[in-house]
Order: sequence, then C-alpha cells, then structure tokens
Amino acid sequence: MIVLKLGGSVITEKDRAETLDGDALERATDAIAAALEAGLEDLVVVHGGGSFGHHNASEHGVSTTAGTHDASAVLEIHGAMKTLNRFVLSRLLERDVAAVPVHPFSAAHRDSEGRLELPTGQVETMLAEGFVPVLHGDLIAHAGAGATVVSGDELVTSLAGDLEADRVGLCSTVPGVLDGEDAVIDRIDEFDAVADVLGASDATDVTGGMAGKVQTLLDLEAEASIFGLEALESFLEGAEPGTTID
Ligand code: IP8
Repeated sequence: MIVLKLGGSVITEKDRAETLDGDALERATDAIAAALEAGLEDLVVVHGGGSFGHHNASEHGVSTTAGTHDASAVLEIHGAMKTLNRFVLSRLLERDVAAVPVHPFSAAHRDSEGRLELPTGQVETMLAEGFVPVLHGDLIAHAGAGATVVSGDELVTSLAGDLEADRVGLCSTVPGVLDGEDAVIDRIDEFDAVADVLGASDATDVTGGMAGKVQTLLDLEAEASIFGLEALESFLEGAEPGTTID
C-alpha cells in the first residue's frame, strides 16, 4: 500500500490566493493514472493546501495549535480545501481513476493533548472496494481549542502507521531534501545529521517546511521518499527517486 502526498505548492500557485497550477496537476494525475493502469493497487492520495487554505487560515489566526470557534471561519477554510479537493478529484476522474473524497473535518479530531485521531475504517473499505481515497489538509475539531489545522503531512503519518503502508511518497516542489550546495541528499536516517541544512518554508505555510517533514517521516515504520513532480511516475513504479528517509 502506498500513501502519496501531493504537496500543495506543487499543484497550486502558492503565492496567488486560490490559484491552481493546472499543468502540474495534470502531470501529477497523469502519473497516478499511468501507475494504476500498469497494475498499482491500494493507493491513498493526500494533498496539501498551497494557496487554498493557508491564506484563509492565517487570516483567521488558525494553525495546528491555535484554534477558532468561529463557524464561518471554519466554513471558509474547510470550503477552500474542499474546492481544491474537487479539482484534484475531477482531474483523476477524467483519467478513469476511481478517486473518492475523504474530508478530514468530518472524519477526524484532536484530543485535548493535540493528538490526531483519524479512524481508518472508511479508507480501508474504500481501498478494498477498488476506490482511491483522496484526503486533504483541513481543519478538524480540537478538544479545548475549537477547530485547528491538520496538515496533509500529519494525515500521511497517521494513515501510513494505521494502514501499515509499505511506502510513503511526498511529491514536492524540490527534487528531494537539498544539502548546503543544493544537491539532493540520497538518504537520511537521523535528523541531527541534516538539521543545519533544513530551512523553513518561505511562503505562507501554517504547518511548517522541510525540517518538519523530515522529522515526521523519520518516525514512520514505512520507507518514505521526497521527490519532485518529474519523479512521481518512477516513484509509483517502485523506484526510490529523490531523498529516501528511513
Ligand atoms: O498544506 C494545510 O494542509 P498542508 C491545510 O498539507 C490548511 O499543510 C487548512 C491550511
């Protein structure tokens, strides 16, 4: 089973509010359709927000820890993510991928310690029935805080653990994790070895940049890869492009 994250910055124009990168989304969905056509089974897709969701969340002061009790803010942020999800689903459906939505706001929550609780029965049943579940970064109800952001990366980690994924892929705007000379680091097996070269994301991103991703992926049982869009097809075919995190 593969859990694949399509970075929000890959499929949207991250610096222009609610703008899709149509070409990138077509390339990504072409690669997914080709891999399924070639026999790949059991794929779960998660996408980030990019210019859908992050701007709205920061306008309302909402992050993974700072919540809101304002229902119209919740609708606005969740609505933006559902709009992007709809674009992703329709591009997949156009390519005969049996893609179906899973909206985390209606499926998950955080407990009072901030821990994500995401039941997986619906995703497992969708997979068994031949669907490709497509989740997205979202807001979720958070005990004691109203509603907070859940990032696509958190969803990936939770799903990969609970569904015992074999592989995790993060399709990013960079070809992998880069070292001080902008060369792709092939393999990372401990955070301290790369901590210095990992900077923060430069555009508005309420859920953090590469350092957070690497840390999260190191905690996973499954082997994870971070790679660029050009390598998505080869990742889905079983290769290890970009940076492998183990
Ligand atoms: O782009 C964030 O998802 P991410 C979703 O995966 C919202 O961090 C609502 C900002």
